[in-house]
Amino acid sequence: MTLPFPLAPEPDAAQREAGRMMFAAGAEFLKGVVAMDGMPPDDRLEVCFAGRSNVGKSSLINALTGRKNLARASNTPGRTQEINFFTLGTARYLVDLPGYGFAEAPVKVVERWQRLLKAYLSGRVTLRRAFVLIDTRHGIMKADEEILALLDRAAVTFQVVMTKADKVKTSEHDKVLAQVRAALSKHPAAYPEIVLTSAEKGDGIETLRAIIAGLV
Ligand SMILES: Nc1nc2c(ncn2[C@@H]2O[C@H](COP(=O)(O)OP(=O)(O)OP(=O)(O)O)[C@@H](O)[C@H]2O)c(=O)[nH]1
Ligand SMILES: [Mg+2]
Repeated sequence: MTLPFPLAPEPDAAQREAGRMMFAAGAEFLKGVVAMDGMPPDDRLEVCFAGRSNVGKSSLINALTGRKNLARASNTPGRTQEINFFTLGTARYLVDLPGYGFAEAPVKVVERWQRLLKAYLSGRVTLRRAFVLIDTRHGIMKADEEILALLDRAAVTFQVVMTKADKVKTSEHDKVLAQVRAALSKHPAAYPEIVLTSAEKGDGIETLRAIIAGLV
């Protein structure tokens, strides 16, 4: 019997090369958006990165693009408060979403983000996949459930990307993966494979590049 929500298989040579090529085209910051009318034209496929504040969204984008400071990776939770668009050659937009679930943010600010997030996730026609980042130390938490439900309702396919795998002993990975699998089984929009990554060590980065390049 195969596990539900297995880890994504290693890309084959052709897939790996497609990923490498697409990311070799170079990534650039395009703009930070605070309202739907500020979005760039929907003229290419895009993927977004969602996750709790501090889960490692910006670090993952930096690792994928090989650009250390492209998406500001900060130690201050909630620093990235805009929807940040990056171009990948002319083939893709990579979109860094505002982190959610940190306690200190004023209610008004949280409400504004939620409205924007909702509008973006349900209204962006070229959004092909949402990567939902989950900290390997914590698994899926209450704050994540809200966005997973939002993605279900918007019928946006989402794929879980485990982050900071280097911070958890390999022998402990299965335990957290079991928790994630159980949670995902309740979400119809969940893509059936999980990617385990470390922006720090590079684990899973080629796989994720290949996945992004392979979207049609
Ligand atoms: N050890 C380790 N640390 C990581 C990894 N990825 C991110 N971090 C650290 O986690 C912290 C938060 O990372 P960010 O990339 O800024 O997280 P974020 O999700 O963009 O945070 P916000 O923009 O505030 O929502 C930083 O101190 C990173 O250096 C990883 O793979 N391994
Ligand atoms: Mg960030």
